[in-house]
Amino acid sequence: MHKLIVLSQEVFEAVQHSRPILALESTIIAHGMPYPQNLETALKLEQIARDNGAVPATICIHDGKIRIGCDRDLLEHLASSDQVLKAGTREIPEALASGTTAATTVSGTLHCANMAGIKVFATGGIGGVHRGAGLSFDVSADLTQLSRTPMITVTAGAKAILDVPATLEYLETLAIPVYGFCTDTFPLFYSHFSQYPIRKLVSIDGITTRFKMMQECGITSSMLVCNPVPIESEIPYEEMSGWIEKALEENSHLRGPEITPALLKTIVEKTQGRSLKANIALVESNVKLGAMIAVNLCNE
Ligand code: PSU
Ligand code: MN
Repeated sequence: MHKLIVLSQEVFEAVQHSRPILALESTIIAHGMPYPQNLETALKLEQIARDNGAVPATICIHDGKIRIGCDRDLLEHLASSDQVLKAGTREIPEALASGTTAATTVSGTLHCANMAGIKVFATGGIGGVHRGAGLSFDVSADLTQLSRTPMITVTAGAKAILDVPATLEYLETLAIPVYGFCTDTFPLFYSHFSQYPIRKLVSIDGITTRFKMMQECGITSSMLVCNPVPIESEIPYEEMSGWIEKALEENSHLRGPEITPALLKTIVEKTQGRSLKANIALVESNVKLGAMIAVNLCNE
């Protein structure tokens, strides 16, 4: 393994025996949810992966190393400290060289997971093109990294705080295959349905077959598998849109990497915790699907 990478014991054993591994991000813990629900969720996600046959690899940067798999103390630190850096791919060298503890975003996690040879990654929702990006140029590095990392990424679509049609256009421009798992509309994170059609797949085999075809053809982007929030936990878009507008207004002074965490936090407050429940439910569901995909990929 690369000298900058430290594997947890269970990931090390999984690598040795070619067992299925599922990558998990840590920004959702450090910057996406409040304490202590973030820690509880991080631990529960790892258990869901194990219960579904995959070894969880929560990824972050700590003490100048890329950590593939975190122990409880490190998860606790990520969840409770306000000194944790938010690391997209471009912050990786800074975090490594300075020794700062950093949580990896979708982009940072994809890069590190790929270095470790992991093929499947489950997150909550990917970043995308922000509203007003025509002027601000605020487009998440998640999209760029997805376009150059040959993995399967499971997401509940993209947050409706983004410009969703522009995000879909950008995914097309970057030639990233997008599939709906048991849905034919692009899910909006908190909301199960949308007005944006996507191609539907109804089996795990369907996903892994296409991913293998990509690999055989030398297509080196991620495949995006969109898994809508479980219907019983969703907040329909008609209900969400008002809260989103308000959150965007209240945070309009912010720029750069602060925007996404601030918006998520405001929305949790405005929905009196309902959005947090939806967020937890969707990421749990994504981890379950991700683990099943990792198992299927490993068995063939
Ligand atoms: N989805 C969540 N919670 C989050 C994020 C996504 O449910 O906290 C994070 C992810 O780590 C994603 C990041 O990569 O937000 C995108 O940030 P930005 O828009 O600044 O690129
Ligand atoms: Mn941004």
